[in-house]
Amino acid sequence: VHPIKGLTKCAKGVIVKDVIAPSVETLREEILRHLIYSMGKDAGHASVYDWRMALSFAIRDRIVEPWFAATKQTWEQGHKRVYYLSMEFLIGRMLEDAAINLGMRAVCREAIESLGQDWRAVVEDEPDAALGNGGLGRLAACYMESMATLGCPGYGYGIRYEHGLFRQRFEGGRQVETPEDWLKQRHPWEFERPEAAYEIGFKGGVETRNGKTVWVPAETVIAEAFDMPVIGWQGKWANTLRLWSAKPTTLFDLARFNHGDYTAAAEPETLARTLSRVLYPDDTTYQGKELRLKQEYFLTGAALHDIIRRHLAGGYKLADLSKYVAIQMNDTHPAIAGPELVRILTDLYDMPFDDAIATAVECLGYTNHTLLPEALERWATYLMGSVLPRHMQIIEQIDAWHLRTNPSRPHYVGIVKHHEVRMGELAFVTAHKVNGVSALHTELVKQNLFPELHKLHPDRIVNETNGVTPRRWLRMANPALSHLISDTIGEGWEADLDRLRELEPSIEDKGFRDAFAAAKRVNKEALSNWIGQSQGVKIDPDAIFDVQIKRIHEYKRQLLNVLQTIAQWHEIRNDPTANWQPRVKIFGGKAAPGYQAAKEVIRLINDVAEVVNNDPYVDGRLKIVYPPNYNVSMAERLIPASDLSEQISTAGKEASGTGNMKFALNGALTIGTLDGANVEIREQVGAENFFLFGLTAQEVMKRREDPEHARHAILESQTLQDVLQMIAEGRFSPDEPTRYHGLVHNMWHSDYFLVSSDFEAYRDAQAEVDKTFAEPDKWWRMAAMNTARMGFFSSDRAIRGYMTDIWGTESAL
Ligand code: NBG
Repeated sequence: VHPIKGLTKCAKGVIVKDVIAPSVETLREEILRHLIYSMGKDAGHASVYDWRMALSFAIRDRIVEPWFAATKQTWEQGHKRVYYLSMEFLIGRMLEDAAINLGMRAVCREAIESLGQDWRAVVEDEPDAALGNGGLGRLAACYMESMATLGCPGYGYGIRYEHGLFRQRFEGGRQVETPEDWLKQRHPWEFERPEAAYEIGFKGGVETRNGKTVWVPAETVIAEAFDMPVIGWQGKWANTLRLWSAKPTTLFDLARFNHGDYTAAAEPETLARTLSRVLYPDDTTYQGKELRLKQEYFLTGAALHDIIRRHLAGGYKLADLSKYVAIQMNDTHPAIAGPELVRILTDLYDMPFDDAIATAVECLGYTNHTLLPEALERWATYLMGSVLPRHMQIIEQIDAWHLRTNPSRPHYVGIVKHHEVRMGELAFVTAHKVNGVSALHTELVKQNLFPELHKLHPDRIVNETNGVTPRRWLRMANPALSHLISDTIGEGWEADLDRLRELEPSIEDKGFRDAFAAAKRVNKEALSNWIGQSQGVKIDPDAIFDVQIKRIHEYKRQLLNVLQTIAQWHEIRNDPTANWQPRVKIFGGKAAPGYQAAKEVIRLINDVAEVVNNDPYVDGRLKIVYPPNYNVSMAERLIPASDLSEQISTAGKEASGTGNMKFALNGALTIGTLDGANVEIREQVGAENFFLFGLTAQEVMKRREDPEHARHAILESQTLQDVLQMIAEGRFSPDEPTRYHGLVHNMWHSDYFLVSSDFEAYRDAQAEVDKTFAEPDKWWRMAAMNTARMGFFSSDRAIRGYMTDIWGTESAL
């Protein structure tokens, strides 16, 4: 029987929080109390910030009890726990999400409005927690929310970066980066845990003392925990996201200071401050920087110490670790977990090596998120040996153990090769399951990335197709459509997304289709207003909203989209009186600061926008907008208002994509290649409700065998020749006609991502989009079908898969 007030038992005898929302009156009082006693302000002098904080605290108060209850229950019932290790958690704003999951968004809104405040202004005052680059980080955030919703006991472990992903501005069309500082204001969702702190070492040497191996680090920092509760749907369960912040072990080296060496005296502090200072702003190229390796070990070392401490504190034996602990490595970034766990078990707890490695393998799982060779981490052995000397020894030991236990392993396969530690191989060998993130990607992981290891361990690679949380990405972001869904099939679909299929019969109903279109229209108007205000560009809500939002990368082929846009502009000018479907092309996304080719594409989009948007011939039938600083909250605005979702990567390159799922769920149609999860989306929604084009992954490989594929493709398309010619002549850069010569040259002579080869097929598919949009009845049927058939892509389904296939855990609910 649980003593905490307001907690009751549910059917399975499990303690859950009542999800009855407070009355507006009660909440109002709680907000005012926090305004006065937590913020030290009275209503007459409070700013939006003060109101937001007061409301956040009032909501947070209601999370704390279920959070305690969940932790208590995990221990009392001896549940296995999942630890999700990730260098990135792209959580975005938390206030509204928490309110939704507690079933109190309406009450919050009323209470805030009754206090004379604007609800949206309060919600939008919250900075995005941008502790991630893109898909990988956002996936981690969706998975945390689903684990809480499903009652899967778990912790996320990450780094509390002082500066998240940079802010993006455009100057003369060029990307300019400025630091992001989400922690300038108080972060109301975290609890500092000074008592949960570990010393993390680097460098130094390995010694033998009394017959034991001891690593004696030369540098140390303290990892201090900050906890954020993650509340699931309807407040039934809450988990913890624990982020580590670096603190100096000693603030100051007094001896050196007294010798007059002031800079050296501050060294301990400098190292600590830099460790958790910034997120690496690149998710697709690996850089081999010492600071990054230190960050990775900082996260992993702190997490593993915490996991072991908790396990032992619970009275469990280390021999039973894998019975109670599952550790998931989100990409190879935390792949030092294998060696670190072996080090802790052998060096600190005297477990024999063979038992230690067996325990590690049983605990660990590894998710691969990319096949791009430039993204696969490899550390020079001298760097690994210098930063983590003991781990380097253990890595060699693991490699030797793997060869010993798999004598048929080919000589060219291994963890340490050519003076490098290959983190993919390390993660593979130290994990009992390795997963890809879409069906196609998993096949390619088997065939192309780890063919030999797959042969040695044929049961190890499994597929867990990505998913997204419908609470944030439909219920929260799209109230108009959510209401229509609830009115049509009743409540509860948010936690049982397959139920969206129940919409299908209604799609036959003209009334329903009109309501579906009306919901989209509401969102499109809201977006038009926002774009008008923020960008000063007037757009027509009746136009096709054609959206490509994601990191800017050559393989994602924003370039293909711009080239087709130029082609369309050219056609409109040549035949201005034809019956053109008005279009708004919307782009969003950041380029890694050092990625010149991507930055050039950004500039080209902005240059083309300048010309097209000011062309009187076009007369509003084509508009290009590129709002700067794309982030989670911008995605929440754009996705519900989109008609067309651009998922046009070179086949075989996008591991999964998750934006593609959010769009289709919100009733946008996809124009896309057979890549990543597009393949499965198309299967689910039906080929007739998807605009497919382009080479397949196999055809891509074949096509590249022709070294002149680019030139051949361009020569076959007069349109593409014209487009490239216009760019080369400086039509979009009259002040500097040669600006894009490099880009055009690359198109003719290299074009690794096969933009030219897919260009005509893409144009045809876009023409099909126009034709379909001109038949509203057909379009809205297709759009509604997309929503109805996207249930599979709930992150709840994905997490259930991890729980059964990889973690061996059960729901505590
Ligand atoms: C990204 C892939 C996406 C995928 C996400 C989440 C990295 C390294 N990979 O296709 O590019 O959807 O991971 O799995 O960020």
